[in-house]
Amino acid sequence: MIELLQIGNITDRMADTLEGRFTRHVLFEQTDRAAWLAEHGARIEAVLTNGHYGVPEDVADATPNLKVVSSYGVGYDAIDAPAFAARGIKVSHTPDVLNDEVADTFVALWLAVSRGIVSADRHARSGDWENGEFPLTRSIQKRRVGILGLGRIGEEIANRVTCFRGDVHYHSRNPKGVAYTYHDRAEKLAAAVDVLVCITPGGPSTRHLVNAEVLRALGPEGILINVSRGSVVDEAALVEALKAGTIAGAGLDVFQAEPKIPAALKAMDNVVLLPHVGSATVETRQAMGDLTVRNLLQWLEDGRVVTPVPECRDL
Ligand code: NAP
Ligand code: 8YV
Repeated sequence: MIELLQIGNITDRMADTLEGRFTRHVLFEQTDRAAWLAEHGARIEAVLTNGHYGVPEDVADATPNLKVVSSYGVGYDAIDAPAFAARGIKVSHTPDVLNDEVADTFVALWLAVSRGIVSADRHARSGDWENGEFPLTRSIQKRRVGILGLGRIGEEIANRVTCFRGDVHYHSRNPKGVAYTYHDRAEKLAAAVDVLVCITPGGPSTRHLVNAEVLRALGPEGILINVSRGSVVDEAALVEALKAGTIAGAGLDVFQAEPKIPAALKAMDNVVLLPHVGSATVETRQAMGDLTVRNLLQWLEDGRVVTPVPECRDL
């Protein structure tokens, strides 16, 4: 049977479907990882991983006969896809099945920040209400929303903004031929909107796309929502901007050094924090898990994967 190396957790349903098709080894169960990789690495032909762990360098180096990598998630910035493509290794991910969930997470963060939902809950729960009313908040109706990265998920975010009678603006490297307003730079996008949402991929090309200048352009009434990757936002600049009132608030699902979150962000009332749960519902994780496993089973059958990352489409 083909030997598969699992990095990170999978669901019972995924494990059950893989049973009898692959010999599954779990990397994090090995007490001496280097010794295990030295002994078993050459027999590994398949890796099952996720967007957080990707394929670490020691695993890539110790697996000369690797043929397929199936990642449980759409973002694959933790996987060196061009290097794997050059080795003829097929890399797959899970696009589309999570678009709605992540777009809904954007709405939840936007509402939570604008309407002060978390602070209002604290106000009600603590008994502070008996001493006075909760202050007025800001509506999410008829806002100008800037989408940084109008891709699969960005399009669903735009649909939701439209439901709230908002005006959609966007920036990506290429205009998309849609009716929304295009800006050729992130800074110009920020200057044109009330709410800026990051939903580009992570990795070097988007690192700190949201920096101090972009936050200044967003302005003192502006709200930043990040549901993409922590690396897209300069976290130190964001903390400064929130402290100084350069922007009004932020809703963050992702962070630079997950699962660590800067203490300064945790202490701020105008910030809502989530532990990277953009796609984390039973239904969506099941759909992602099914697609992750389907990619592996398809590869077993005919050497192809169903949803390759763009770098591996021609393999
Ligand atoms: P997608 O369809 O590939 O869309 C990405 C968009 O970003 C495209 O419009 C792309 O357009 C734009 N883009 C890429 N590089 C850029 C750059 N350097 N500057 C400006 N725009 C750039 O991807 P998706 O399926 O929507 O997913 C987007 C990302 O969301 C994932 O990669 C992942 O990091 C994140 N995500 C997070 C969660 C979560 O749990 N929080 C869940 C799922 C996904 P151009 O190429 O024309 O620029
Ligand atoms: C996952 C994500 O939580 O798909 C992505 O890119 O960020 C999330 O859906 C992540 O891949 C870890 O499994």
